Amino acid sequence: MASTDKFKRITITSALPYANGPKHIGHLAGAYIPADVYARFQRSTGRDVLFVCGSDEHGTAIPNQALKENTTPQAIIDKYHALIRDCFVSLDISFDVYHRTSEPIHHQTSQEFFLRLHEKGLLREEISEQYFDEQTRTFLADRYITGTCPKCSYASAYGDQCEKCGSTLSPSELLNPKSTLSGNPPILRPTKHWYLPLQDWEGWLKDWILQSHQSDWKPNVYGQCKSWIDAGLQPRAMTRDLDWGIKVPLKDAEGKVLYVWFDAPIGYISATRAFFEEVASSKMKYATPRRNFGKVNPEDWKLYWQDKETKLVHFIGKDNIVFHCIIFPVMLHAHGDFVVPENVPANEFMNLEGEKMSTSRGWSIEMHEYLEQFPDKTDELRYCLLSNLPESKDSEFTWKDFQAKNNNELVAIFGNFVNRALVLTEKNFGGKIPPCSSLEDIDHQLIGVLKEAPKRIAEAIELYRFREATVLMIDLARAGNKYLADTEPWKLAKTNLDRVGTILNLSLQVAASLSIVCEPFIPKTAGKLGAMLRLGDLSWEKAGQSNLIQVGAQLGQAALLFNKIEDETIERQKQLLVERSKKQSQMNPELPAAKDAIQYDAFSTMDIRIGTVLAAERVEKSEKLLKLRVDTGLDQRTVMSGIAKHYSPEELVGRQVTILANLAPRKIMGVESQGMILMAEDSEGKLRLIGPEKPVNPGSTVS
Ligand code: B3M
Ligand code: ZN
Repeated sequence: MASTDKFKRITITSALPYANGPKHIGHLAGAYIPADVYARFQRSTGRDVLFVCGSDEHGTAIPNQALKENTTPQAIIDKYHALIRDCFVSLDISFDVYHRTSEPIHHQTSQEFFLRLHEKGLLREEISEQYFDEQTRTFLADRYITGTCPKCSYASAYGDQCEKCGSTLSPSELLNPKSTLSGNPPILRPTKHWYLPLQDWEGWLKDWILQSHQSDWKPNVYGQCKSWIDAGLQPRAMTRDLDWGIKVPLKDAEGKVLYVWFDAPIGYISATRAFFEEVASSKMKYATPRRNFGKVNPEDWKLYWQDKETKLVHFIGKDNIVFHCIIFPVMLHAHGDFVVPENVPANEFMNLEGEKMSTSRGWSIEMHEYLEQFPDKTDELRYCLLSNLPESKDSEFTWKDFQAKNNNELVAIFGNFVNRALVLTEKNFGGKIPPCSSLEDIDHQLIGVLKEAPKRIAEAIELYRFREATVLMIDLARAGNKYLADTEPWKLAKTNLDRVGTILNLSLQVAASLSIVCEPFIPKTAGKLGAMLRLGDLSWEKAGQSNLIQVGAQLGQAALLFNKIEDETIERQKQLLVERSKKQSQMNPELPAAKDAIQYDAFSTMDIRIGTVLAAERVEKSEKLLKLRVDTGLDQRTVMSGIAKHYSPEELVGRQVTILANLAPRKIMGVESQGMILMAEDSEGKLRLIGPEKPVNPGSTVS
């Protein structure tokens, strides 16, 4: 645990979610649950912890969503701030403060930060040409420009990123750019912005990340940083032409706001300031202190950001790595007063039932929807996500696995163990803890496992290995459960009550430790278990001891900690998912952007005709292709067509299809294909043949 012991206090942050829509369980697994486990564990060990988060309420994402919902940006942030915050509360994410970047204290903190960099001469003013929409008279933020990706030719890439191939782009790289506001091609216009010259900090970044954190940062995080640094750092604009955001605090900056990735991470700092102001004045608005902070004063926020003995840890998803590992640390370091993060344990993504999770495509489980469906199963979700965390590579959530984790682990191991121990104690000893008599080998073994478990769990958590820690936690319950199965106290009651007493005493000691070590993972269960065992508030250091509950102590009522989830419930959820994604794709079809205008001449070079399919067969080793024999009126020819997933060969014979007849022949899977069958493709990739409305002679032209 050396890595934490060097420090006096820990500031833990979770990525500030954009308040532009609900967040799904993939977000939860990425940046919130691991952070919460870490925070709860550190509190349990008695450390000075502050866990901060809040809504990210700036950036183009907000006005964008307002346009979609036909309302104001303010209404959007109010709605989603409350929705997301309430979900986190229900899921027991134990933030000490959940703030908002629209608060005045945040505007002030960000502006002060900007001015400090400006006054130190660390920002560069530059005039550059930027895309401007003449019709709406606005400079276009990256997200308001779409065009063709220069890397993969995807037609609807955004100005900052292509969602098809994942490349990071700048608007000037897009081919055929278009404004999403008017649909017109934008023009270039000069505009002034303030840049952070990241390249000036290359040496510092190399020392700090590449030298100092090679072994303690996760390989995925370190690797991304290294490739950014190796690719050569560029100046990055810290201001934008936009009317939603924090005003640039300079005279000659009319109409300009701070770049959202400049202000958002400063949001962690503002949240901390707000926390100490509120606690100092006992007027809580965003603060919910999770431990006793004693007497504080408003200036104490500085300790959590500026004291060298503070360990700063950012929990994020992988798409936020450069902002938290390069840009924000450069800002902090350049400012001069701040510490930089000690670690940034970013997670990869969690997929859902075999596909990427996506709110816009409806292929997701939104937190609030889960909570509506399973209001009393929050620990169950936490447990399932924790055992599947995408720590080193993308992982997957399936409803089947959720059911299995619940039924086979939480119910059959954890719940069963605790219940047996309590019920047998009730039955044989009136609910009073029996004494231990002489110990057998199997008892010594259990005591050994019990003693080791909390240390191993703690080690895993300190190393940000939450998945492993979760397994180690359930393994302690498993050991207890096996101990009962092996010793079979229920068979001994008549013949050897002393022995039964020993077995139950030890089992209850294990249960007591379990209530401590499971708290970071499944806090509601920990509370219930603690109440059944009538334990007070026990800190982590107590876990592992085999005399936590005194002989003769009276236990509370045994109640089931977990319930089985039936097949129907799971089937229903799967069905809901499919229905929702269908509905969403009808509402929100992701169509490729319109292409540029062409002259009739370009069209007339194409020889498009109606043909009749004479024969069709599958192509060996190909799932997609069918080999068609087509009567084009001109001739009979072979055409390879990628429709095998949508039509069977039998369905096609005799059908009239549309064919591009003068496409130069190409070899496909070793066969020469003479032409191309034209098809309609919908937003889900479904293909449909296009034929004449009534039969026509083969060879009829299409124009
Ligand atoms: N709001 C992006 C996101 O939610 C952004 C994080 C800000 S953290 C300072 O992925
Ligand atoms: Zn691309």
